[in-house]
Amino acid sequence: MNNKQRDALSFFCQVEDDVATAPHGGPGEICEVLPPGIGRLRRGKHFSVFKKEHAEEAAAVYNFLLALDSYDDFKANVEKMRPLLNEGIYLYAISVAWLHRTDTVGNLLPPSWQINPKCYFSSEAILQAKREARRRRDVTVGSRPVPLFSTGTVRDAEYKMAWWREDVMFNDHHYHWHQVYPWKGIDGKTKDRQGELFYYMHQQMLARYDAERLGVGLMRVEPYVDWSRPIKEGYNAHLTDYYGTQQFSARPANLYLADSWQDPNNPILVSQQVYHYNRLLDAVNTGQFLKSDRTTEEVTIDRLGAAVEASVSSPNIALYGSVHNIGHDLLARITDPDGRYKSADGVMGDAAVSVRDPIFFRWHKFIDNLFVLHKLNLEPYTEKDLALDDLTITSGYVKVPSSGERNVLTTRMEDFIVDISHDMFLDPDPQDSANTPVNVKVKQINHDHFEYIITMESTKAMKVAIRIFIAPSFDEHGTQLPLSSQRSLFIEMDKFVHNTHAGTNTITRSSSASSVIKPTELTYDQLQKRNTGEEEGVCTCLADRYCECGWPEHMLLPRGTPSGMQFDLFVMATDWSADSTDNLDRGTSYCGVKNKKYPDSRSMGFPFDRKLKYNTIDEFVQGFSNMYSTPVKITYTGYKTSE
Ligand code: CUO
Repeated sequence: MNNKQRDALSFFCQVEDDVATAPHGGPGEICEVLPPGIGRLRRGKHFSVFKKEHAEEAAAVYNFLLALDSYDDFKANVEKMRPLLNEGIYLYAISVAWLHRTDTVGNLLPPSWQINPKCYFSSEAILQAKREARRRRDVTVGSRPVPLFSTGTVRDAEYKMAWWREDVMFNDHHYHWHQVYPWKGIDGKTKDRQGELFYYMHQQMLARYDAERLGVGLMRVEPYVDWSRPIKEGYNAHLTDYYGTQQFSARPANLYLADSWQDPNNPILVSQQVYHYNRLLDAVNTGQFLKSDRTTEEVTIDRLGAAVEASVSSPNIALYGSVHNIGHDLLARITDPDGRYKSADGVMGDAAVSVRDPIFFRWHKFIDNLFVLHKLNLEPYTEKDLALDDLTITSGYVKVPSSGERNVLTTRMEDFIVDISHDMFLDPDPQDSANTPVNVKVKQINHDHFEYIITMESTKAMKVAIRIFIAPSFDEHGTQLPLSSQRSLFIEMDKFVHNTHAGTNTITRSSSASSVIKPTELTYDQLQKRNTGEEEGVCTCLADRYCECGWPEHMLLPRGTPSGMQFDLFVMATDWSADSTDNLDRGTSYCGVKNKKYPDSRSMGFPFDRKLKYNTIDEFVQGFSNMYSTPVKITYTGYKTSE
């Protein structure tokens, strides 16, 4: 194994005396080499990237590490910091530094669900899996992974979506996205179109969530709008903090949002949130931000994303506040707003686990509606914006090679076994022998691999972008969705560049090549074994990709229904020589490209991000030769057990 890949594992491995060096709950000892502002959050306390002071401390750590010239210095400082930093800050900030240093390229971080399994698997399952592993050493009972305990029951309608919200790699996707795009920026600066990507990545999560809700017979998610009314859905994650000492607070149904006076010097008031939200509405309605020097700035989707999140690039933090982050924080504190019971925060406070809670999606739908309002103020795309007359898509369909069926895709739930023995925060037990796997079994969705087959007539050689989306065809009542409602449900499935020649062109594109999915997924053990024939710095994904970021491949398709749920497949070709920003001939949809501009100059979500003057998807497509649409069915074939 190359040395740096080994370091990526060792930074996050178990350390025998980690707990002893700085006792749980005790203050970290500040090392003289560390800059001011580091070591403030005590060890054993929950870290929340949505809390300003925590995010600032994490940023101080990764910016310090990023400024170190030599790799050896970087490594030495990481090792020095480990026993001093709050555990959550360490995990988050060292990962951010690793993802952004130029001398670590090509070396992958171990999966967070293996090095910090307590944030992914219920405490009951972890306890039982450990017992099982210890028992196995004494008695030969075979390797029996412990199934994950369910976090709810059928009494809760939202429990129908638990399999999706609690998916390990979905949670991981969200956590990594916030590492690639920290709201405190890298060295105080945000990246190209970071605000727009904040909007788009979360909007796509909502589109996927709504498609799944329709599939299980639930209404599309309602935005959490009225903060003076109780929240009717509750949630209990059954997860503990990193050391397993304190559970993330459950959030019972029917609680009200309340002011938080946990820190009397820094109260968080619901009325302040209302004030800032109203200022954001002012900006959306007038099309202008008011800056602190009293000048104005045009509202764009990117700048609105910066204002709403609110990143270091916010046009005016005093006026527009930090509505998104503070919403997370208040919802995380809702069970014990003033801290009188010393309760831990709920999962909404931690980017690694927040998508588990149904309120996450209600909160983000509320946030998304600000972006929707802004986009509704924009002129619809013109025919010139949408057309590509030199190209005609004559057919498009999907095919599952294993069945040969056209336009019928298949999904299933299957078992996924995870070895959680690499928990970096595990309090080592002298009885445990090294390298004993501790297995838990989770169910996750998967699909049969499929292909898009697209045929086009081109009048000349061209470089085109092929944009593929799907959206449910029908609403909750089985009525065909008008395009005005359906457009927000379109899920980006792929975007790629193709060089056409004059005449007929047929493209076969594999579902596994999708631009939305995470390129590599190697387990801790696979990373350990990755030494054969490897040169230092050789990557299993492209060096300018954020290898840890992207949608999990097994969730690429919505699950559908047993009888087949109809979706509209939409394919559009545009002129990539005009669209491309950096001559980079590939799309990256949710994660962008390392150290480069976002490769596609079109608005994210194009062409569905603006009002469309067509009634249905068919009517839209009929007017343009470079578009194609066809119904496809997604059939859920049930659970296939591995036993
Ligand atoms: Cu990703 Cu609210 O931004 O969770």
